[in-house]
Amino acid sequence: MSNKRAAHGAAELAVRLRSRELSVAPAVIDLLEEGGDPARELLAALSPRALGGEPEGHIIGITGAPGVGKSSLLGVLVEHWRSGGHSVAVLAVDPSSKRTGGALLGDRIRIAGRAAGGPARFIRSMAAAERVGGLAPATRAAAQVLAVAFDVVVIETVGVGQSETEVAELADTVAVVIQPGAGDSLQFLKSGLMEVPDVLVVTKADVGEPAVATLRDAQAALRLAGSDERPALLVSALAPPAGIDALASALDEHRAGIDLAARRLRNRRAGALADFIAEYGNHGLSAVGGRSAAERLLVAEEEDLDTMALVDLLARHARLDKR
Ligand SMILES: Nc1nc2c(ncn2[C@@H]2O[C@H](COP(=O)(O)OP(=O)(O)O)[C@@H](O)[C@H]2O)c(=O)[nH]1
Ligand SMILES: [Mg+2]
Repeated sequence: MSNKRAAHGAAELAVRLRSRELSVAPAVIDLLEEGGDPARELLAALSPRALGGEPEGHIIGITGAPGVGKSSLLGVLVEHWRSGGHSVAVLAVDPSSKRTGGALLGDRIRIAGRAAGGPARFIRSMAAAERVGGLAPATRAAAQVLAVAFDVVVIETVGVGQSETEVAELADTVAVVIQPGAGDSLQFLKSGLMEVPDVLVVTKADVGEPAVATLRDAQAALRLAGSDERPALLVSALAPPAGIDALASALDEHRAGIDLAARRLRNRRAGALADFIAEYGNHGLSAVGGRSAAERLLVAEEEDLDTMALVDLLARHARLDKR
């Protein structure tokens, strides 16, 4: 694809996303995964500055250890949103970075089995970043632009390494999922990640008492961390699903209670810094004058630029050669 044709594609895709044409989602992801100028153009055309405000879609992060039940829960949640007439895009981040990798393909089918059909349900797996648990620049970009057209955009990440923090720096609302059983919630407390969840979810409530006990542990951990105003909920994805309405409401209430513009702005800056480091490495970071210098530059930028434009701004400041 010539650069010119791709760039034309970006302008057209931006218009179509703005008119909420959901069927363009696959083409949008392809373009973002290719990166370069077309991706830049698409992001710029859909930046808050270009739109005159924040995209309205609710960007939700769902994270948790492998096997806790995230994909199963998402299958049920997607159904819930769809029956309320909401469009939903799910970006499932593949920790193995291999698109055909067994685990994620299984996930994809598990979600799709419940939630296939129609452009208002869009499900796509995306490669993870090179570093363990990181989000790839394309995933960050995809969540931001899909929120222009979709009512709900979910990023499912496996809770390892950086991923909880990075998903919190992308989403409006983060749900951390744990499953019944010893250790989970305690480990959570130990790892110092109690700041991350806006909503804490204990799945597999159908197992009975162990789930209730884990919920109590989780609530105790939240209290210890001074975060007991954050909701902790019990759900089950097994038919008949339980607790899904309450979870959907808790997610909505969280979003209704935040300063969305402030959180999105903070997230774009954090995302730009992560993308910059992913692209230019520590060498790039030193060339800007270190992390705090980079953060100061981002905060000083008054135009409400998109993430890729912020990365370019840092690169220009560091006089790093593009490509
Ligand atoms: N009993 C029960 N099992 C569940 C529930 N949700 C998921 N599972 C099972 O837990 C396993 C992992 O589920 P999955 O959704 O793939 O977890 P993920 O790795 O976090 O996405 C699967 O065997 C599911 O069938 C639930 O609500 N109740
Ligand atoms: Mg999964």
